[in-house]
Amino acid sequence: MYIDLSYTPTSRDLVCEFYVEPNEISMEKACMHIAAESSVGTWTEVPGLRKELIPKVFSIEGNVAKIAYPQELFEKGNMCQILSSIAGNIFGMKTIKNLRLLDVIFPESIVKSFKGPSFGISGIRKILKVEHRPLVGTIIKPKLSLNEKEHAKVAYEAWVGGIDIVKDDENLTSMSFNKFEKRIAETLKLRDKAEEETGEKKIYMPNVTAETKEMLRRAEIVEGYGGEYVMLDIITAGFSALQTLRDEVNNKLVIHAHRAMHAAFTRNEKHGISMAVIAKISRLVGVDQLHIGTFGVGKMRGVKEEELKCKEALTQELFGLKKVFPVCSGGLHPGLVEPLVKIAGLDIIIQAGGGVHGHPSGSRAGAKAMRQAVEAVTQGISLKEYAKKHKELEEALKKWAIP
Ligand code: CAP
Ligand code: MG
Repeated sequence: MYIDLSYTPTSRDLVCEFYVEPNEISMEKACMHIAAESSVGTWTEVPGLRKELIPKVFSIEGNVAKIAYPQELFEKGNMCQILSSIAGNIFGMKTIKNLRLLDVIFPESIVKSFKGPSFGISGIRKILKVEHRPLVGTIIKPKLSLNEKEHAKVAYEAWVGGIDIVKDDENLTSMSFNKFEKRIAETLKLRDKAEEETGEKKIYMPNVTAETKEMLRRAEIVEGYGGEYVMLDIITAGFSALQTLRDEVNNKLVIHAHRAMHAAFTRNEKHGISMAVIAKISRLVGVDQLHIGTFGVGKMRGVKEEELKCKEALTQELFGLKKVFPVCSGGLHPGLVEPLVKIAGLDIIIQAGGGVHGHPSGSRAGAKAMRQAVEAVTQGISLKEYAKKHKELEEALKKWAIP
């Protein structure tokens, strides 16, 4: 009763696409187990099943199966319950050797039951007053070591060198040597100074990742000091925390989503959950910016096609949801801006940590070199050409060879 290859999904169905490797059973049987365990059934027949809730495996092509689920199986506005259904027990079943959730198509009623991004790409570009080039970001490095004043000073150097957005690293929260509130106060003070000196809007993205009540308290601290952004490690914090934060900061603070720990289940091409699915659910719950990788250009293992699907998930038309800014980060430096933009285009945020603060002449020069590289590619000029008249870029290209 779960297999119906003649079924055509309706616009009311939630549709999942899975890569399935059965374990010594047929593909059909394996798909039946997946459909049952992710919805209403269990390993054996039980009385009381409501037929209208039974999902349909409507397509099996090789190892790829598609399942249409009646939307009544899901609680609107509850991403945890949705994931506990379509991305829960099924990954651990004995009858499945490998299983990967490749894509999810949400019906309008479920999409509309979430807040979605509050600012999105257009709202962020309005805040930054930057329209036609990639935004340039940096991560304060070393990840952990600096105290609050040192952190603020490095951020100031980056801002006056031309960086638009400075973020905390994913594991910097409130440390014995770098307390959250003191860091926010010191850093936003120098952010204001950098704005006055450059005449440009400058952004600081403090990491509020913590237990949810503490997370909200920290978001309020940021708002109290005049910050416009918060950053959350959405995988380690969890989608319930993200939903709580999104509800709380509604239209007051931009949410930057870091995805640390994602590779524990997105990396294996045969088992786990694709990053494109994570991108889609993050957009529904309501992030404004999300790390999606560097299309194989930077230090993180990336599969170009997968990361293009992520970008698509963040920006495609989806029942009027705002678009989410794709963030490219990880092992980037000025010399990689050109190959990156060639693949990803200009409507991205490019972040470099080591690629700014590891510059031979320091953070301010590293920031200048990043900004010069972005200006060059935005004007369609080669980096080598642009470096002839921009010494910070020239130094960076000398230290980090272009591939
Ligand atoms: C980059 C980074 C980011 C990665 C995360 C780091 O620093 O701060 O967390 O970009 O990876 O800690 O590695 P660098 P992803 O610029 O010095 O590499 O964006 O793929 O989630
Ligand atoms: Mg980091």
